[in-house]
Amino acid sequence: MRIVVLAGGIGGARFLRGLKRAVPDAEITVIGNTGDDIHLFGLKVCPDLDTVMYTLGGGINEEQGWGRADETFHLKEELAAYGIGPEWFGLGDRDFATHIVRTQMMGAGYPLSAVTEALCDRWQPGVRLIPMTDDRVETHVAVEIDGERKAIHFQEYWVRLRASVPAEAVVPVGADQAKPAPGVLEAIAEADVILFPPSNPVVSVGTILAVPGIREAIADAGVPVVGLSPIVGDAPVRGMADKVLAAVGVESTAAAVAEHYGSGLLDGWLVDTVDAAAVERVEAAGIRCRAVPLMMTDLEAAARMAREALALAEEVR
Ligand code: GDP
Ligand code: FO1
Ligand code: CA
Repeated sequence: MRIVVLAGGIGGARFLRGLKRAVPDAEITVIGNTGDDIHLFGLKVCPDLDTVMYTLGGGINEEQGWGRADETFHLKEELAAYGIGPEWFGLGDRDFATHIVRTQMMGAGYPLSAVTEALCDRWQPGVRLIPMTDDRVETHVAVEIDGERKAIHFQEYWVRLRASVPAEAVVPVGADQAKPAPGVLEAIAEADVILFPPSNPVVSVGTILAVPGIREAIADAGVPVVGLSPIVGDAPVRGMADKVLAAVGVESTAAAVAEHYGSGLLDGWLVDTVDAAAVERVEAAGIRCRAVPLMMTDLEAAARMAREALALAEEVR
């Protein structure tokens, strides 16, 4: 079975680990979000690609959900001693090596997709991980600070400000000019099923869908498209997705997120059992819906979610 998954960071990566356990023989292609990418200290950092790669490759900091296990921060401390920041972004020593390799290869002319493949040669994530695009896309967030309206990088909004001010707009800068990376449209066209993991609907899945051609390819693939809600009990399980959902005028409920994707894209949607009351509303929007446990408390729980998603895909096929 060929499965395509559109993934952000933690929510996507943990779901993928469950999916691999649920269907060990499946050929899984992951289309990764690169809108979170940021240049720091002259290096290109790709948080969501790295989170998927480290999680599936066994190198992730499990408690944190991002960055490397067994990490130290000597380099960051030394840079800070020279007054070089940003201090608010925690790049560890082990993680730095990934960004150095990536930046060096890109400087030599390799596209991000080729670099990602090379990095995955080491980590062996057991999936084919492709960035959504080789072109530069950066998600910016429009905010008002001290009466002044400005656009800041998504990481500054998320990590430095912890989404503490309202997001007035979320813009994937460069997405409209971006082309899907080699292999993206082919994987979608050849898929037997397409899954939206419980990733952020705006800044993860939404950014991938903003690359011209990807949304259309999914809608035209003619195979089941099934998503899992990252919103449980009217709140994100983790993080501040509610803040960016508000920016696109979507309430933080499992049903509203399904409607946001819409029946033109989604065939099936899983909500958590605590949101069972949402099933009727989602089905009224033309999307088949089931309520099942959606908390990825451990690997087996994530695997059960993956099995439920695939079962729903068979139901709507
Ligand atoms: P990020 O790039 O690291 O923010 O990760 P993603 O975009 O892939 O996923 C973020 C989303 O994952 C958040 O909105 C969370 O609500 C959701 N999430 C995290 N853990 C769980 C879980 O156990 N169950 C569900 N349903 N969603 C989760
Ligand atoms: N998230 C944080 O909340 N604080 C950090 O200092 C931080 C550093 C970081 C470094 C490398 C990396 O791959 C990810 C990192 N993240 C950090 C996570 C990540 O940038 C964001 O949480 C997600 O992109 C949000 O969608
Ligand atoms: Ca992310």
